[in-house]
Amino acid sequence: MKPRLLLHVVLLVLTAFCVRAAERKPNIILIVTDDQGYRDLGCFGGDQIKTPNLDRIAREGVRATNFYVTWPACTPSRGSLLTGRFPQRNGLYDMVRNDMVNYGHRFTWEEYLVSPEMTLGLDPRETTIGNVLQRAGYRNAVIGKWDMGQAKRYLPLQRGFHYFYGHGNNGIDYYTHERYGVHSMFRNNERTAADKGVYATDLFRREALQFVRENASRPFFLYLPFNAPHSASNLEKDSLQVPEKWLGFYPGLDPKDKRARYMAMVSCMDDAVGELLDTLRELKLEQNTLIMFFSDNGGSGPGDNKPLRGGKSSMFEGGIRVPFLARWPERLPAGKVCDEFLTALEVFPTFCAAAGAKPPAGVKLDGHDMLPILAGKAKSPRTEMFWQRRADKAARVGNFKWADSAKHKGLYDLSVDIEERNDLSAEKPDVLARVKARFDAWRKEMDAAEPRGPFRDY
Ligand SMILES: [Ca+2]
Repeated sequence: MKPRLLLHVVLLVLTAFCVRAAERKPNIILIVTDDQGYRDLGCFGGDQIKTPNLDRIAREGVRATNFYVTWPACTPSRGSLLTGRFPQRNGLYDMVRNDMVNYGHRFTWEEYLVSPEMTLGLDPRETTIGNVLQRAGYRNAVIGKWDMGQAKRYLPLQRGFHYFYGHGNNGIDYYTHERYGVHSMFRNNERTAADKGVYATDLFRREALQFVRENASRPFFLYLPFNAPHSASNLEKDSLQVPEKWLGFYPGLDPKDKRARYMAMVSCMDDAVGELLDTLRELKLEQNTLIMFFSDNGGSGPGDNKPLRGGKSSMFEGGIRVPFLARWPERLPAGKVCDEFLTALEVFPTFCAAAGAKPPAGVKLDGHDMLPILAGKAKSPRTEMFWQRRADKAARVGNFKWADSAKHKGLYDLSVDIEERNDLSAEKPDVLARVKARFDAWRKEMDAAEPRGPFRDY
């Protein structure tokens, strides 16, 4: 073949390849961890905890330092990322657990069936990101903690997912998979006891790897919400359950020490993430897979949120600002740190944009596509964010953060006071009034939104 002809052939093949690559929808993997603190990763400054695989995502992708969830605890935070809407708009603005368990109550099955954990969930009229990606041709799975309700109408198969393996409720014992005596592991719509005795993180690892292998030839969406490192929901003293092997990861630390056990739980989860990354590489899916990672709320107990103040359930930054990572080699730069103001409300529109899927018609979304921002090509359009948990309220307007809550009151300038130590309420009454007015306007908008269950009386 003459050199010029050969060149033409090569160019034609390359063009065809590029067109196909551009048309191919990316795979999407959303990893959410449970109560992992802002500094409970090496790449966020954790100097003792070992997370080599999450650190690898940061090295090969983007680490966002200024990312918030919508609620300082599990259920509403997760409802928001699945719907792209404030908890106060989608109706799931509190937990759906039964607090009797806090007093050591052990449910009978008959009691459990009529408890809030079974009867409440994400309003069936809400559209999930699963619904949207399913319509766009994706194969979807939830593997891990669902937490959106356990009655059949609330389970993932009825909410836009093809496969579910995990627990429907808020938390379980890592080995028995019971929640205070009630067996809680599901495969699709049925409870299963087939894996009883196996550590939950290892099961979610197994199922995630299998799902990726089975769907390597078509676009897939894997929502992988680990229950780690949340404490176990059991009536035993050992609530920080972790296999011995992972305690061995921290030689010299007392295996009974809560922080050591917690770190081992994180490292076990991190190792599962590592095998997932290796599998994507082996299957040649690495380049065209968008991986996103964040914690559903701030760390509690043995978690480390430094330099942020407070933790889970508080309106301090430590309750709502969480570690965030994203990697998509075809579209995002490697080793980038993004300090732009972003929230979990951005996840839904971002996945729509990545998949080339139309956002649901007639549904008010509260966020925006963050791909250009993570890529460093645009500034975040977000200038405000609002939170409410029962009587606790907070707002961020620009760099000013205001809260009026049981644990946290005052006005802080986050640009110079990320630790929220210097209350400026008395010094800057005009700013305080402006931020409060923005909160009131947001609250009015939420009250005027089309009512959704399960808590609102309408
Ligand atoms: Ca949580």
